[in-house]
Amino acid sequence: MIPSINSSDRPAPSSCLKYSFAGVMLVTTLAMAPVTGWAGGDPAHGRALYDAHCADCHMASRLGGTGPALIPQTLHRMYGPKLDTVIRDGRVATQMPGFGELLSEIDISDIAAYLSQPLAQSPDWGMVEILETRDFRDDYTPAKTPVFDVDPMNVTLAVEIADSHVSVLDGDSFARLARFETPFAVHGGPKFSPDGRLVYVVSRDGWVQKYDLWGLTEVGRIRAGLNARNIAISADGKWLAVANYLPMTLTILDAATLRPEKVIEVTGSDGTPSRVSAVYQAPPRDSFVLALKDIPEVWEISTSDTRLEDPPGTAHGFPIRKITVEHVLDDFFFDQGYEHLIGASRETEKARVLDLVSGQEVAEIDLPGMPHLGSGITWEWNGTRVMATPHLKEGMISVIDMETWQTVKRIETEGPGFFMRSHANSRYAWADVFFGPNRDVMHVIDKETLEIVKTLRPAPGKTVAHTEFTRDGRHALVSIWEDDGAVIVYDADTLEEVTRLPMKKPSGKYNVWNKITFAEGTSH
Ligand code: DHE
Repeated sequence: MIPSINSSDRPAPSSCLKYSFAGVMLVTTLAMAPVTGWAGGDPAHGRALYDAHCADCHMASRLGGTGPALIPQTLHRMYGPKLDTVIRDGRVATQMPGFGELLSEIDISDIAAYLSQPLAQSPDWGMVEILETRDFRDDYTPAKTPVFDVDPMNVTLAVEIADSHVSVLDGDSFARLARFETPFAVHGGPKFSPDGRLVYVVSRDGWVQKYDLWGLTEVGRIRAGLNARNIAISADGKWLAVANYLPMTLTILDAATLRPEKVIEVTGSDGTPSRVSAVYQAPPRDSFVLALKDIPEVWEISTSDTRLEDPPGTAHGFPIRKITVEHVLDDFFFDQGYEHLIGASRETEKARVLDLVSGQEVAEIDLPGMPHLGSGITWEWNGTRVMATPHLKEGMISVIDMETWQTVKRIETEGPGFFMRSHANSRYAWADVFFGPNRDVMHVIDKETLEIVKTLRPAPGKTVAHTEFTRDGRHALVSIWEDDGAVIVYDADTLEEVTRLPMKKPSGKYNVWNKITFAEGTSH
């Protein structure tokens, strides 16, 4: 029995780590540094309590079991209530019970203090450990035809993060075809096989899940990393790449079997190890492109089948091209042909344009206020192609000419935004205001005049974010980003609400056709 310490024996912790969105967004460096904020807690006592009450589900290693990993890297990114509140009250709609009746406030802050400490050493997570987690249906054969009678190319997924599910929607009637459980804390866009039949999602804990959209059934899952960022799929659909912060690797999985094919340790030309901020698929180049958090390099990894050139018995080659750049570049955007990469340099508050063919940096774009390039979109404007990107630190959207790389317009918004979307068939671009007092509005921008033509406020006081279009661009789906939230379907032309689908904190929505065709109004 672990002794419980009376709350009056010790001062309450002075402050707690905030899990607010703003905190999540704007604090972007972490590595193995301790999380601060539980100064009053006693980690040693917290550890004993953890072993007694938490380790069964989260494991003594804190790397996660039936419950998620509890390490600073993942806790820091966790959305929702503060950690001590979760320990006290539990998490609604999950298996996490509340410990408020069993443990004192001080006990809880001691556990939080223990969890805020970095792991003593970076755990091994190579081919062997990854393979051991593989859970795959060996009787699985891909569905030959959809088990439903709607357009499979207009199927749209809605990720619901409050209770870790994905809703599979018919993009015509908006009926729910299925709702499947995902690993905890899915982040980033799911990736579809090139034919749109399969989808892969990744969680912040590094679990990759494969789901058959035609059969409406889960195929398997595997833990490709301990703290992952996102996932990409090769142009031929054969390989998945998982970007990891912990360990500092890129894991390549065989998409058919989910078996690990190769774990690439990410080390710069001078020997410095680096976290992988994100991995992007570059279909016309048959490659994966990596944004690296700790070194001024951009990596391109070929996915064209070089197996025949490899010595027999050795793993697939995946040759790496390391491009040295002047500053660390984070958060990428690509032109439609994947010839240019635009990366944000946090050091200089500028974005750099890298010619992926020559490997040379060819331009610098003036983009103060932390642009969120990953959610940029492009369209034709005045005879040229422009890209638009929201800024995370100010109420601003920059519109940039992609030939001259000059800013053609800064559109003032009601606060910093996070996501933008449009569709080739729509005259509007949609931009949310994720932060600040006006997070309940969604701006609709005319792509020709570059003016905001309407500001929607569908649920006053509630966060409204992230838009996705149906395949034909006639409808726009918007999230009410709340535990008991909804996806609102708008007529994308009249901007009138068509229907409201109740959902559990819906985050991103993803239309099969728009994603597999790399449509111009969607993030890649
Ligand atoms: Fe994301 C996409 C990075 C915080 C929800 N986010 C991405 C991608 C990257 C990224 C690199 C593109 C990956 C892809 O789709 O393959 N996100 C980051 C961060 O660096 C940041 C700011 C801090 C972090 O902790 O990682 C961050 N992101 C968040 C959140 O807090 C959000 C709002 C809630 C959450 O789920 O964690 C969030 N990110 C999303 C979503 C996408 C995304 C919904 C997919 C957007 C899309 O339309 O494709």
